[in-house]
Amino acid sequence: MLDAHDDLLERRLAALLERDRFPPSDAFRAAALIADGSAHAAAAADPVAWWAEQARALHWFRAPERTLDDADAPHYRWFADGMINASYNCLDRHVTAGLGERVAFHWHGEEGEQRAITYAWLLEQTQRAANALKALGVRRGDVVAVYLPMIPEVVVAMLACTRIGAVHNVVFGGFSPESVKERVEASDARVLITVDGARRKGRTAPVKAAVDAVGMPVARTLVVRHARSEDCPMSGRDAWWHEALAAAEPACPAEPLPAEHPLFILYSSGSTAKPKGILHTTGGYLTQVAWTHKNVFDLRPERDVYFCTADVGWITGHSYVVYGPLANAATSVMFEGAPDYPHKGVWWELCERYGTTILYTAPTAIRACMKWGPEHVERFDLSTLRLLGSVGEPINPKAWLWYWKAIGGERCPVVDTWWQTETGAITVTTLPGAQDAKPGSAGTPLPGIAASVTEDGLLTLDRPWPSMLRTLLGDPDRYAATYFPHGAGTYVAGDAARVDADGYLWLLGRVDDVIIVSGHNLSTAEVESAIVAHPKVAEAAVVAQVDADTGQAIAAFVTLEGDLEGDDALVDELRSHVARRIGKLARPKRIVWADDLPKTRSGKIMRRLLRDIADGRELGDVTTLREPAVMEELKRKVAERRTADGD
Ligand code: 6R9
Repeated sequence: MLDAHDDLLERRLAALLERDRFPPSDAFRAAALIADGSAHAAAAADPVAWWAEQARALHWFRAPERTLDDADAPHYRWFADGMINASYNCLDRHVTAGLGERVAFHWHGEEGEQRAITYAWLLEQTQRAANALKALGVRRGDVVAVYLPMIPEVVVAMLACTRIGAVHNVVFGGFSPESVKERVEASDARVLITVDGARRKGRTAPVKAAVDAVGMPVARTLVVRHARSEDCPMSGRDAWWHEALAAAEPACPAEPLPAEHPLFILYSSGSTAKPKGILHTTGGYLTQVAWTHKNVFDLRPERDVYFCTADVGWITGHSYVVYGPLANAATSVMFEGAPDYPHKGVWWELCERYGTTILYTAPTAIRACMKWGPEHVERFDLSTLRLLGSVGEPINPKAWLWYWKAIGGERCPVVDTWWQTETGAITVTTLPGAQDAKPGSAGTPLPGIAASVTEDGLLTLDRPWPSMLRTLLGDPDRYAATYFPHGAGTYVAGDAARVDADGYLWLLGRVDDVIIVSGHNLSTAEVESAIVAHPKVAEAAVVAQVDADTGQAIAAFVTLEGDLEGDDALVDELRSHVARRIGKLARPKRIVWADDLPKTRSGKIMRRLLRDIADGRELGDVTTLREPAVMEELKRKVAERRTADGD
């Protein structure tokens, strides 16, 4: 039974959920960079010409005369005759304009250390690092693997590569050395930039020793001294980063590169077993990343303080920690640690300390903060915030509302940004000064982007866009077959979606996250959202299990708020709660109480593994899991539940 307090909470939430539109305040709109439909309209009239116009915001050594080249579609090329350099756009341009002393990153370490990283410092370090790479034999087009934690040196390492036309392949610090090895081999990287040790919640992991233990197949390694690990073996092929930079020449002019020169490879943390090497190139990527970072976040670089909580090791970090903010001369907060160390309010402490105005994070983090409780938020002054962003998964309306109320103080627009490693930059969202938000919907295609939903409910992008992936490394046929199965004009994103009468897109999860119960399509996102709307629920993951009667049935893995314990009464209550919100058909057949859910390192729930346990199969690949131990616990609980349910 719900007590009176829960009942009130639920009624309040229900009232808010009824309100499906959240327009920006008049004050926000009045000051916004884009406050009406003009950008959408201008782009719709001639999308290719519109992108050519946006590319002019960058510095080009030679301005492109050609915009889109589709002669070899779906291998599209953008701005192919232009010459550009990403590090020049992120650094030299601003320093030349007199912004050298502007802080690029307020870096905040795990133990509270602070470093103010200026544009001038980044430029100086980047030039030295570029020369150090050259001294190790790195040439234009060579791949450099980067395996570093969230420290300023990771930005320097990436920009040093781009300065000389080397291609970075950043591997998220949370991945194991084995996966680094796999990616080093697949991308043929000759040099690895890594660290002595990585700090995590008060402990230090001996990264360099672990890298050596797997026999990393690179010719040379550069090692950043960060954690001062005692256990940091150095051999003949290893050099200390700080020594190599000190010995290097201070000047290294940025090389003019063709716009289609490869910028980076990023292996996508997908649900498939074999990682895909997504290749991005320079001019188109930078054009769209810079435009979206400025206009989706309504950025005023001279006064905003922007905090993106993503790790550089995944695409959000590449596009919205490094390239977008730096191309726009923004000031950002960069945080080394975890959201719950040294305490569960550390993000909010950082927002207060640095006067953060724009915050960009993921639904999984928002739900974790909800679960930890408001007391960790309320201790800090969040009044400088003026815009909030979400990325990575559909954000369920309950989490959206909590974000809007508890973090945004009911005054900050929330932009829910849909995009992928493959799209390189944001493609679907709302422009916060021009469009209303609808909690649970990402919004509409951005200017210059065409998207639609096919008859069978798949999201497609119907026109090439500048920051799209160019190919899968070493496998152009897989690129064409995976993303353009119906021909070169239509990019199939792999997400299920619905479009409403206003043209807003409602993302329903990856295609294989759709469940068919007695012939009716239900999306995991929708059912999860309904379950999470219950006041006692913190998080839920829903998957299909094989069912003799209905083909598929719904199994729900549910994490409760705080220290609440699940029981049979709550099972019934949740089932009828879902029936009320969606319909009887969507009632979970089985509910399993889970203290934790299996997630990738980037926070996405791995439903593939939950399907395996729901059906009692052998588990597939678990190497990308953040906490592999979670699975054993869940397996045991499912077995218990099966026995209790008598099957
Ligand atoms: C940027 C990033 C891509 C997949 C994508 C989709 C899901 C991301 C979303 C979203 C609904 C959003 N996704 N943002 N779903 N609403 N705002 O996350 O890239 O790691 O490649 O993941 O993430 O399913 O297809 P990536």
